[in-house]
Amino acid sequence: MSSHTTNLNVLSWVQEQVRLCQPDRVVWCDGSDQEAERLYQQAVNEGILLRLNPEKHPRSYYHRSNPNDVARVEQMTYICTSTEEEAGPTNNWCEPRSMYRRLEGLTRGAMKGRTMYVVPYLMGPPGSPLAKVGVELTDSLYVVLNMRIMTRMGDAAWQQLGDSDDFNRGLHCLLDQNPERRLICHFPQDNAIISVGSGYGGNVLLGKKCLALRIGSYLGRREGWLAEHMLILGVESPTGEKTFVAAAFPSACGKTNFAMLVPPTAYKGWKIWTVGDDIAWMYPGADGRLWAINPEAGYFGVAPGTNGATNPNAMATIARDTIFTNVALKPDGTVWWEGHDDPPPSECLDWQGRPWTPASKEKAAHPNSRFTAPMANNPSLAREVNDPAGVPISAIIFGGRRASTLPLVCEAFNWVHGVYMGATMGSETTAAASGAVGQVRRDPMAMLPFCGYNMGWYFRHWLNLRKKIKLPPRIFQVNWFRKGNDGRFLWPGFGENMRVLKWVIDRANGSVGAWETPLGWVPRTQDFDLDGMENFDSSDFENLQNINLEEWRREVLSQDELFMRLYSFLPKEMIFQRELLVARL
Ligand code: OXD
Ligand code: MN
Repeated sequence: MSSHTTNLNVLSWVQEQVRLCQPDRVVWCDGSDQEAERLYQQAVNEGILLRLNPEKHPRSYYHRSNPNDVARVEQMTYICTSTEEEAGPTNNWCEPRSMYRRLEGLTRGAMKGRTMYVVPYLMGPPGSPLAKVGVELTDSLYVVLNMRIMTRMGDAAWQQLGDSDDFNRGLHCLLDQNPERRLICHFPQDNAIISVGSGYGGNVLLGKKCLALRIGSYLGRREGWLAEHMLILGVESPTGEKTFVAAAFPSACGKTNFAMLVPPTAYKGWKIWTVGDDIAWMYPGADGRLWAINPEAGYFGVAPGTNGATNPNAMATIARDTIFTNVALKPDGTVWWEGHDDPPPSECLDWQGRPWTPASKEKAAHPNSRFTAPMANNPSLAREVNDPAGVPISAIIFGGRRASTLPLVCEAFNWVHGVYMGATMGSETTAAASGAVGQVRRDPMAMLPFCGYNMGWYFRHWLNLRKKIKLPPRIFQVNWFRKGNDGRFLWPGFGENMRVLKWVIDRANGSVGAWETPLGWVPRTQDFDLDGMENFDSSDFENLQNINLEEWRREVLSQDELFMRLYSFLPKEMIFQRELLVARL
């Protein structure tokens, strides 16, 4: 099959990898609809995908992963830079030459009897100064079909690349999916990624976490921009003004829901537009503002809990053209998960293909089961998503999942304080990464698993960028997950988060006052809109905003653990901010 490119850098690198992996066939993908149709059919024939009920789920498919391979593996994820210092204390590090050697041992002949697919892809709108080209070589048809949804795959990439050598070199080999031989390795200095032994999205859709975040953050520091684990949304007022906001939350904390929010009925005429749900690339614009693009073209969202009430736009998005992974399969060829609109089916197959009934003790869908769906299906898709310049960001929000301590919303006093807020973010772990769930860990800017270099230098980069942004976005912290003594969530969340967003954009636009607390600026109760809320009044709001000094003393101590780890790399501004916070408390 023709390669669709005459780029000699690409051709010679692919040739080299073919010699290494020794596939029986090489298929150059073009991203066309005809190709997709052919590859979906082939995936069905090979048992990789199952075609879902075409009436209820048009052009949609079902996939079960290996049960040992259902989440990102942070302990097997490496940043391979020439010095350990560059990777920093929060990353697994390995010297590049020895890791290349180890990987060569694993990948030599790994595609014998198999097909190597060459997947050219573009991250970002075509023509954007920030867009990046990648080429992923993979022996997984599931990866090809997911990449086709998640990125701009095919000619857009070759066109952006021209005859340049500036593209990410990605190699993915499934191997035997033995966790012992699973490695996700980044070589930022070579703009290269090698991922072996896994088929799980976050480990193998190399454009997403590996390129757009880990390699992206490394390149961003070198080139003067930021690659962030952030959604981007636009708030349109009834008079048609649009304010864009970027928000960082750790994995599986509701970024997709927030990015597709439908305002409550009391917000007549207000509209939320989705630019992105997971990743933002942000750069200082010539006009002095911070601008952002979404490098992706689809959503790889967590299925459980998604329904017509929590996220109607996601439900519309995944109504067709979607790949479902590790959800439950009903006898009529439709899918189900915990928290679906439909009641639990009287019988179905669970995510491992075992018979399941409501009496079963285990969950039918894996807690990290996913949908992969094109953004073009999203009814709330922002028009600006394809704009090469992106959108101007007026506010940045840092959010965590915390049962206590953190108030619903709080604004930083200034940029440096905001960076401190982001840097000290803590959140309870979720099923998106393998390991224990529900433990509070420090997750700076929600980037702990994704920062491709020294986290201390990353804070420095954030601080330095301020000098290039004349009109910096305001910075906020939110927590949708605070619980009362009875263990119930204090805040209803989902669409009601519009109320928090409204205060945020009013602050960003300078149209509302605030109350000063030791943590930052918070809404005065009378300014926070509770109109039309049932069973929620101003005393509930004050409960949510309560600052408990005892909890905060513990919080500051627990923040210190991360600061100690990073101590020799920590910008002194972070230490000052800590001292100021302690003094205010
Ligand atoms: C994701 C993640 O898949 O953060 O977006 O794990
Ligand atoms: Mn994510």
